[in-house]
Amino acid sequence: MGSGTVRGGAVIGAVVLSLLAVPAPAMGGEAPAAARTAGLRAPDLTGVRGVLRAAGRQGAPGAMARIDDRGGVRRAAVGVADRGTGRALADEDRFRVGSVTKTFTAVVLLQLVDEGRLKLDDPVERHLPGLLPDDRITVRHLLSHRSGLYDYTNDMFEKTVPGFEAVRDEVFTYRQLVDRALQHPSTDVPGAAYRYSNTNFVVAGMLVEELTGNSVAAEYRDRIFGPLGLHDTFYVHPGTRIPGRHARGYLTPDEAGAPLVDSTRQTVSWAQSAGAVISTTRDLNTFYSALLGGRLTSAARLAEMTKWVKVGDSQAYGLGLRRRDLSCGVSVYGHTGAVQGYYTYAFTTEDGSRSLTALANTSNNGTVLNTMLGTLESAFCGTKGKARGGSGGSVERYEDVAPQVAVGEPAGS
Ligand code: HEL
Repeated sequence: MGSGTVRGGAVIGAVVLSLLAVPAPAMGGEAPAAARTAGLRAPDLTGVRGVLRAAGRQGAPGAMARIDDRGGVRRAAVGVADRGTGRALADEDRFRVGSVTKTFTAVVLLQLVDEGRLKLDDPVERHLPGLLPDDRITVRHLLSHRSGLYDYTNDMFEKTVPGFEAVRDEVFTYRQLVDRALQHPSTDVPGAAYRYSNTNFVVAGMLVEELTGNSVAAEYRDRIFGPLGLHDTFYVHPGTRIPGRHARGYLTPDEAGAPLVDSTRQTVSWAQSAGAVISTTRDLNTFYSALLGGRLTSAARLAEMTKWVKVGDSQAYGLGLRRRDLSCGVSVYGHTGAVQGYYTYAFTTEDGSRSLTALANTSNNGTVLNTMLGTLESAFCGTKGKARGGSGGSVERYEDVAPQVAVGEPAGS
């Protein structure tokens, strides 16, 4: 563990389906580390603004982005945080980050590995006896989406708005969520293939609670939020409200032309350690800069986190961490999030020196999701980036998503 580590003592749509199961491991042919930042250019804030405006035209009530670059900050925002009051969306607004939560959960577990409280290749069975049907599933398989555990959210959100309303106020135990997954056979032999599943990070949350005797809320707070000074980052489950100033979230119904549904208030109990954190653009940039900068785990654990399984041509998954390979040759590291009403992209460079977080306060709108990817191109590839925000259609047309998440044309288009 480096001396700068904050733990002082211990330290969418059919086009996507082909990407969901990827044989593993597929780690060959990768560019050397130094090559992954070679094409980095000055951020193009005009390009970022163009992308945000395009997202607005495509149905997002608001969209914003923040770039933190070696102490310099650039911000852009369009549209509204609240359709009722018309209040403009701004950088200070908190929002639900969805699966960006997975990196927080992975970091807690990797710190526990650093402390010798478990090993990545331990069978889950050793720590949670009798929970899973296959004792070959390891902690590493969970964090890299290679367990073969079925994603229970596929069933939950088959119909978007009824699915959401059915869980909006529900409070699930972790075990209830796992039981839903186990009603289905495994999708793959453990370790055989990458297949994104929220179930993995629910089990990861159970492991955190079992190993520490504390709630994930306490572990996130004591190990990450507190030490990094993330004062706008919260885990309030099973509370339903976002504390303080926040962007409201607006869910896009499946039916063309149907009005957006205000989905701000919800327990997010269907996700918990797989997706219930609340944060801001600044705090997420701080978090990913610290992580890739080596301040949250030992160098050895960070190296484990960034052992990649390739996902399609321009993405890879590590341990609770995504890599995206941009058009200029730069690779960035972070996660995406899709929780009802909010799409997030939060990524940083290999050394953590430049970070971008972008948010659109709608979801279930695949066009907006793909358009927002353009913020990464503009933030890291500058004016050479592929995204110019005009049509929103100039970046790649797919996203590595769970099957229940629409990534085709938005309802009403
Ligand atoms: S999906 C993802 C993203 N992850 C996964 C997780 C998260 N979010 C979910 O599993 C939510 C799914 C329902 C979302 C809902 C909507 O868009 O609000 N869609 C429907 O109900 C569609 N019928 C892989 C995109 C990630 O980027 O990791 O966050």
